[in-house]
Amino acid sequence: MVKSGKARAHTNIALIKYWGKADESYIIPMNNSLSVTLERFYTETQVTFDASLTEDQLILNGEEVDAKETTKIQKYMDIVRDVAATDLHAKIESNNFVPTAAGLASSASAYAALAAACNEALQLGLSSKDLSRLARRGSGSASRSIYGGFAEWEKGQDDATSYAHAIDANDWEKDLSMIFVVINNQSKKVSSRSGMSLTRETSRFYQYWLDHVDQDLAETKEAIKNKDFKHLGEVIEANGLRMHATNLGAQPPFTYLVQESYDAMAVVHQCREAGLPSYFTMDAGPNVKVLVEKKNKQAVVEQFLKEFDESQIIVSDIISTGVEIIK
Ligand code: 2P0
Repeated sequence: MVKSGKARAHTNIALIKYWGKADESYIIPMNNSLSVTLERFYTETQVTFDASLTEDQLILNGEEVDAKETTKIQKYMDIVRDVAATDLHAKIESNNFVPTAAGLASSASAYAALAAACNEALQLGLSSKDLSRLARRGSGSASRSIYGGFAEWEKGQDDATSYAHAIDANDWEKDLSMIFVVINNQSKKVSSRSGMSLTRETSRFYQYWLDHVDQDLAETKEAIKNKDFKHLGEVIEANGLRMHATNLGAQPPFTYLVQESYDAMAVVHQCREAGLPSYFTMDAGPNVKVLVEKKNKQAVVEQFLKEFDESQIIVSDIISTGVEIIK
């Protein structure tokens, strides 16, 4: 017996960050987060459940992957089997459509696409909410990649109540773009999973983060409602910096940011001084992502090209549609 399904999901970038888990095993976050979904970066995954398979197989970008990554996927597939009440194993063929530059492949699009492909293959008939819950079990940020446009992940308090939903922005996402400044990371990588865990457990600044995130979220939603780009930008830039500040208070302290990250932030400041509203955010790595109004994206890109190589600058619009089944 063979059951197959294929899906495409796009990466998202958090404007209000998810940073820290209340429950590591079910991936329940400490705070709500809010993201935009990107048109440019996505994952397509075909999953084929096959009664003749004795274990799950993962083929990533056309190549069999190493045991460590396969183990992670097999654990995830155990969750899917539990939800679907099946004991079938699967062959998973996944392709990341990310411009050649490194560091942009995302677990968000990967687990959103895998969850949707499993839903299709096994004909589970999951609602978007339940698909978001299932994607969340693979990676927290994947819960948001079920949707296009703006999405909010409600932290909830358990598996049943922790999921994302779309935020209606009256099509405002169509007026926005994100510019990626890709910065090579020479230093040893701290995964987002271990970084957020160390910070939640040890950072002197973590409580400060938690104390301010609800206010940031409320202001972000207000700015979206009013299509107020300046307000949105000011809040999300502060929120991102505050997340990075929590890492400096961890024991031992760490940072994802490098000199070139600060150079990119300085270009954003110059853009604003030149009358080009633009605001930055950074995740668990040195790359800088700049939120701009679509009408200004070319002008902002030109400012970056004065200081960065063309190969380091990638532009994406925001996609309005969510995860799709590919027939
Ligand atoms: C976010 N990040 O909200 C935050 C901001 C990075 C910085 O979600 O452990 O891969 O799999 O739930 O989703 C990256 O962490 O972590 C992330 P897990 P995930 O986008």
